[in-house]
Amino acid sequence: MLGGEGPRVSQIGACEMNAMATTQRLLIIDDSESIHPLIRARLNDFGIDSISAYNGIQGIEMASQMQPDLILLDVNMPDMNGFEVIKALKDCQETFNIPVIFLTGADDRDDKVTGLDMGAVDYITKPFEPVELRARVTAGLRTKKLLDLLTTEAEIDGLTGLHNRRFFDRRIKAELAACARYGRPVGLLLFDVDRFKQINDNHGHPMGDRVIQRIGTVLLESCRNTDLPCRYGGDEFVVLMTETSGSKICQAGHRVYDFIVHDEELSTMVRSQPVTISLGGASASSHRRLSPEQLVQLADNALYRAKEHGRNTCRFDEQDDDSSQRHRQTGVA
Ligand code: GH3
Ligand code: MG
Repeated sequence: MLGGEGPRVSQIGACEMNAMATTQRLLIIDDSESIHPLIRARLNDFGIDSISAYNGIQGIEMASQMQPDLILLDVNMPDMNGFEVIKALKDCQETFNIPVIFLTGADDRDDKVTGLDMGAVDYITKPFEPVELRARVTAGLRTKKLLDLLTTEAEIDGLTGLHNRRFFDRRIKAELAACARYGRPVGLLLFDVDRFKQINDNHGHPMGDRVIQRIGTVLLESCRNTDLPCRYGGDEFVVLMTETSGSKICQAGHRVYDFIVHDEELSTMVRSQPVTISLGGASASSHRRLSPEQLVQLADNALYRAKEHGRNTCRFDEQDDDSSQRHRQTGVA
């Protein structure tokens, strides 16, 4: 199963939130304690929040957890110097996009060059001039805003305005990591439009596009705020659901299915055939740790069974499906 122009942006993820936030956050990593209040005082009036780390390890941890918009990084620190810190930041998927400005001494030309070569966007020479500090920090924050906007654009499906496969791949990884760490269950719905090719063949691609768009809109209406509906590709959609497993994922699957197959607009759009979907669902939990590939595969297997059963129906992985568990207990086939 796995295999135009968009109306709107449907959801707001972490990147968009960052891009739209008015207050931006700066992480200062410097072992010299006195410099922190100094920088904070210079930047507070410009709507910039500062947080502090006093060594490299702490700085890397805070960068990963708190996702600051910019990092000011001292070169000379004991234990782990600034170059080792920037290398770790740039090697990590969660932090490589955060711009780094090095804090260097006045005569450290080699440090400045090495820092820029290692991925820093700029450097500020200590002792710094307040005006220069503000100007360079604001320029770094502008860069971050543009990067966030680019990431957001790259993760939106142009036809439906839903998030796309790239966003889904990133989020399922993060949600399953949280599942493994904190035992937070994650559910997945995967559905595919039935005989969609016939709609294209009989009514043309523009009508097919309108059907896909409408399904995206209805899908969004059928989801809770915490759900992540995405266009997986072609005529396939997915919904990633946090805190949802077992009978809850079955209920959610039936809800999404009902919204779509009973939507009045969809039913009047295509005269020659009803617009229906086949849906599969599965979940991961602390008792059932799964990789992203495994969870997608289980939902896809369930979707395959829905298609095999004649389409226009829902099927769930048997670990989630109440009815199949009841059948197993009572020996009903
Ligand atoms: P099944 O019930 O087995 O899913 O049959 P199907 O016809 O839906 O399956 P198939 O995967 O063969 O057809 C999907 C079609 O969707 C093929 C492709 O041309 C079409 N398609 C993919 N993306 C778009 C799109 O953005 N717009 C339109 N109009 N068609 C698309
Ligand atoms: Mg299809």
